[in-house]
Amino acid sequence: MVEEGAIRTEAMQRPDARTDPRLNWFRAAKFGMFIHWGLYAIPAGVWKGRQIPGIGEWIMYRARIPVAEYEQLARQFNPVKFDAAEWVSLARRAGQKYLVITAKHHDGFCMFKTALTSYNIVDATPFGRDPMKELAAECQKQGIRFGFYYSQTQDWHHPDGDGNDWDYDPAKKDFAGYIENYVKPQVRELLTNYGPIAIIWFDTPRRITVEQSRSLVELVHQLQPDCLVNGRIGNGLGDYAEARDNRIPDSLVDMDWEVPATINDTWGYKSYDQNWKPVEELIRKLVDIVSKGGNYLLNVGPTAEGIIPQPSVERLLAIGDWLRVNGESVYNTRPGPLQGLEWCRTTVSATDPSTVYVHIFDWPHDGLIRLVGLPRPAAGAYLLVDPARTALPVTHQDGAVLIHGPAQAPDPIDAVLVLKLA
Ligand code: FHN
Repeated sequence: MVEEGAIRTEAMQRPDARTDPRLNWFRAAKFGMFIHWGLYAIPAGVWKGRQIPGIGEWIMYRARIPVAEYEQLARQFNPVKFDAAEWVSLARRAGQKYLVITAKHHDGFCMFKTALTSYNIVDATPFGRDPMKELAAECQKQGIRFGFYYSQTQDWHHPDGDGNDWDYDPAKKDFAGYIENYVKPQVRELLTNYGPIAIIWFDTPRRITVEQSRSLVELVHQLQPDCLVNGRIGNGLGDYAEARDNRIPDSLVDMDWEVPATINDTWGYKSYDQNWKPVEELIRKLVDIVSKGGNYLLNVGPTAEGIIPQPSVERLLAIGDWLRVNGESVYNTRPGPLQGLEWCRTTVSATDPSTVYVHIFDWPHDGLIRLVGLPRPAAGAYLLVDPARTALPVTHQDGAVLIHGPAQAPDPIDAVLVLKLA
């Protein structure tokens, strides 16, 4: 059962995709990097001296900035410090297996070269480069799967896109024409000009019709059969389900799904958002999500210069350090046999069902770990942090498995116990 609310019905997985082998890499990957990068990084949350509340990439909407004014930002966009190799290397060192970046967000500015409008990073900025080309090539080189975020309904720059009612009269919008003559040709460009694309990440489906969602999914699959479409294509037609932003379901979800999430409180860069989540919280969220069958798509919002904020870098590297020791209990696992416990999470190897990983968030003071409800008795146990794999004493008592660990928590964030079932 899906917890009411964590995943909207419209963003759920198409049932026949549940067993589709094209998703196998996604099922093993667990952790990806989301990048929100666009013109909004220039105002960075401040417009005409006023701090605009809300998420940074929504500044045009929240401050009702006229198209003619917002457009001018393009002339200043010159992210000379952008280095695709560095960004991809950060994702790799963080243990992230895929990367999804905003090709076009709701503001309508295209961060890729497109023939459909000159309002794009190559033609409208002094920068003049296509960062998507550079990132696609780097991802290939460093073994990270590459995907595009594309806002298919909202476009505050295009007269027929959704959302902008301060420049354009909503009653006069030709939304169907915008999907056919603008969105589809751009999706075609993205899937033709950048090599293999792992995911097209649509967002805010809103009024998109079943027919429109379906034809977009078909277009993607026709151009690149292996490319996945996320749940926010709408109408329950995605290859996998998309949870709401920063929302982790309460219990295990029997679908392929993902949680898009922020490290602070914004997606696009905001100069004054310093509400960074601690490493402990991020690692536990990753483990919590994976233990319920999902993936964690964790966002960074680079600056207008092309720099990923240092607090994000530090946290990602710390997660990477943790994963280098404990990755076996995360990648290519499935939800474990014990669910709904406060103090621990469990995962199980996808290739060996007798290997269960017990992720202990609250280590017991006496070091005695008591597990009730395992499907079979335990044959042995060791700590994943222990390279020697020293066997811990295991006993059975009244249907419980008791593992006698050290009194001191081997890892205060998440100490992973490897349990071999008989
Ligand atoms: O409106 C967007 C928002 O700006 C951001 O891109 C997030 C990421 O999941 N999606 C939408 C809100 O759900």
